Amino acid sequence: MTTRREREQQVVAEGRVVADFGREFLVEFADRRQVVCSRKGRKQDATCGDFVEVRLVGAAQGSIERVGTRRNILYRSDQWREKTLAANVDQAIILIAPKPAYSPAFLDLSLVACEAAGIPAVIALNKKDLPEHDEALRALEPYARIGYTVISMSAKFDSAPLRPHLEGKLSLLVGQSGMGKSKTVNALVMSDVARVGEMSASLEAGTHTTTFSRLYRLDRDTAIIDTPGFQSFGLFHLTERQVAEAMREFLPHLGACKFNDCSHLAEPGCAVIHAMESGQIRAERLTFYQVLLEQHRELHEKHPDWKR
Ligand SMILES: Nc1nc2c(ncn2[C@@H]2O[C@H](COP(=O)(O)OP(=O)(O)OP(=O)(O)O)[C@@H](O)[C@H]2O)c(=O)[nH]1
Ligand SMILES: [Mg+2]
Ligand SMILES: [Zn+2]
Repeated sequence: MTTRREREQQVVAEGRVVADFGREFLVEFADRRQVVCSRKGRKQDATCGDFVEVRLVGAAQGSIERVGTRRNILYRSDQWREKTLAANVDQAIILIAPKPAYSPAFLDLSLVACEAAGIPAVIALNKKDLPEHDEALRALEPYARIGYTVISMSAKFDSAPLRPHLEGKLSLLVGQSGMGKSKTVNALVMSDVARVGEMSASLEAGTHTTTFSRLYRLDRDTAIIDTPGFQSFGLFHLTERQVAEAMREFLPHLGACKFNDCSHLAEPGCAVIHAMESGQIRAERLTFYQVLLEQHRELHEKHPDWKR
């Protein structure tokens, strides 16, 4: 217990969360000083990128008293629950690689999560040095056609193509484990700040995998957040309409369905299904959306009062 007098002597300062260790957070202040902070109570609702009010206890410890209003936020989810991934970012770089092969469904899911959160997304295909890269790049052409920026790069040998897209922004690196997010951070800051997983050939899995989100500064106005590779995004909070609106190429067709509340699953007079049949929307993307929507429905039926 602290007495009132002690509390009055403690300093309240505003800072930004630059690392989210789960129970503890690293908060950076205007003078670039960083302090490990706890968040009192059961609520662990701070996340990387958050602007926070901190009560400093001595020079090296603090507690987060208040989390500022967020401009945007992304959630990741595992089998059991959703957790915050990062907040207040300017854009997301979705990092994918030909080896280990990225999951196309994870890419589509990342795009939905970003669109729904109002976060511009750039697709970066890493490991350009690998022979499988060119074919993977060709497979991404449909994404460029619907308006996404697609970059080809190698964290190991050439991260330059990514640079101009980062300038003056806070970018969030997202992607499955082993795609090269931490390697990309190290290439950008030109130092081994983030732990890179060495692939174990026998297990086809990485070691030294990243376990928490952390913000790294590239220059005064440019920063990037490395995140752990995760299973899925948390999209529970979205309405069905928001899911459909997060499919960028669906947008021109959404008002034209026969039924106002059309889900674009199998309804007659559906403009989205019609657009797919006439070649304006890729069948793969419509199928992805339909599977996602059905899973979304099931989850809501199973957990009607579920809260984060
Ligand atoms: N050949 C090649 N390998 C790369 C490249 N970038 C990363 N890698 C390798 O890919 C493996 C995974 O890299 P990480 O940076 O740890 O991957 P990550 O996305 O941070 O993975 P998690 O932290 O588990 O989410 C390591 O063995 C890297 O050396 C690249 O451009 N080319
Ligand atoms: Mg990593
Ligand atoms: Zn429809």
